[in-house]
Amino acid sequence: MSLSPPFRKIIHVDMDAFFASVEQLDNPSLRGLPVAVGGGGKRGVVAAASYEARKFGVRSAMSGIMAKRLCPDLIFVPPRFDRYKEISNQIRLIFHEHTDLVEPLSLDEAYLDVTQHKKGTPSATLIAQDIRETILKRTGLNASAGVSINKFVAKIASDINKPNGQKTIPPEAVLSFLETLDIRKFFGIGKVTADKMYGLGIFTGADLKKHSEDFLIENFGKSGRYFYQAVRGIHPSEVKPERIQKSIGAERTFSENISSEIFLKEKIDALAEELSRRLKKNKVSGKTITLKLKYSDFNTQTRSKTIPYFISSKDLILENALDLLYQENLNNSVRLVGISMGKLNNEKATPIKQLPVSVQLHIDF
Ligand code: DCP
Ligand code: CA
Ligand code: CA
Repeated sequence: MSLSPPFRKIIHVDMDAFFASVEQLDNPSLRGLPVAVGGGGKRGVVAAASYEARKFGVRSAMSGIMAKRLCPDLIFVPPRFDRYKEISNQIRLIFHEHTDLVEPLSLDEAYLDVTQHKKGTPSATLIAQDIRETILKRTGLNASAGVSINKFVAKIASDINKPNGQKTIPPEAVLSFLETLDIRKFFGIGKVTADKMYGLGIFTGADLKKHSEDFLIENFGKSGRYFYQAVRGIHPSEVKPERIQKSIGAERTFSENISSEIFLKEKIDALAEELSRRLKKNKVSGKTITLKLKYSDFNTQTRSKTIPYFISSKDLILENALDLLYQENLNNSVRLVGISMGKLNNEKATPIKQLPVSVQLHIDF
C-alpha cells in the first residue's frame, strides 16, 4: 500500500540548543564550552544546555545541582528572554519570505506549509536548505529542519540530523518510516502510555499498525484514533498561521466631549506613551502614524503620515501625532481620539515568481 497524492509540503524548523547558542553567539568566550542557561542558585533548573554540555548528559529541565555533578566545569548563564524573542522575530520574518502559512510552536520552532511557495521553488528540501542558510547568515545561529507530507512526520524528521542538519521523508518513504518508528516518538505518548503500549506488545509503528482502530480506541480513548491514523501517514492537521500584526494602536473615549486642542494634546501625550510601550513590548517599530478622531456627531476622521524611517519612541510618536492634530481645525467636539502605528518592521514584501509547471513536477520534494 502506498499513499496517494496530492501531498502537502510541510517543513518543521527548530533552532539548535536555542538559548545556549544565543549566549554563545553574544559572548564568544562561551563558545566551545559547556554552557547551561538557567540552573543557577540552589533550586535552579536548566532551561537549555549547549551541545558541549550535553556530552556530559546535561539536559533541559534538569536541576542545576545535578547538571553540575555531571559536568563540574559547566558554566551557568542567566536567561535573557528579550534577546531570544528578538531572534525569534527575526527567524519568523525569514519564514514569511517563503510562505504565510507559518505556525510557530514556540520561540525557536515553527511549521511551514510550502505547498504554494512564494518564490516558486518546487523542492521543499531546497526551501528548507535556503531557510537554514538564511537563518545562519542573518542571526549567526544554526537551525535544523524536517520535511515531509504532514506536520507529524516533519517534526520527527527535524530531530534526525540535528544539530545543523535536515532530513526529508518524501511521500513514498513515509509509510516505511512510520513502521520503523519507536512508538515513543508519536505525539502524546508519554511514559504512562508508552508503558501501556509495551504491555500490549507495541514497540514500533509496525506493531501499532497490526491493531484495529476499535482496539486502539478501546485502550487509549480518543488518542487511539489519532494513533491509528498517524501510523498510516494520515495527519490532516493544517498549518495554522499566526496573524502578522499590521498595526498597533491606542485610543480613548471621553466621558465628556473635548473641543479644545490643548486638552486633546494632553490626551495624545498619554496615548503616545502607551503606544510606544506596546511597540516596544512587541519589539517592533513603524513608519506610518495615524490619528483617529471621532466627533460628537459620530463622524470619524483619520489623518495619516508616513515617515522615511522606523520609530517607536514616545517623543517621535508624539511629535508626529501632534503634527497631524494641527494639520487642520477640528470639525466638532471630539469624543474619541486614537493613534496607531502601521507599516511595522515585521512585514516584508515578497515578489511571487512562479516556475514553469514542468519544472515543478520534476523535483517534487
Ligand atoms: N526550554 C526551557 N525549558 C525546557 C525546555 C526548553 O526553557 N524544559 C527553552 C530553552 C531552549 C528552548 O526552549 O533553548 C528551545 O527548546 P528545545 O526543546 O527546542 O531545545 P533546544 O533548542 O535547547 O535544543 P535542541 O537543539 O535539541 O532543539
Ligand atoms: Ca530547539
Ligand atoms: Ca523547540
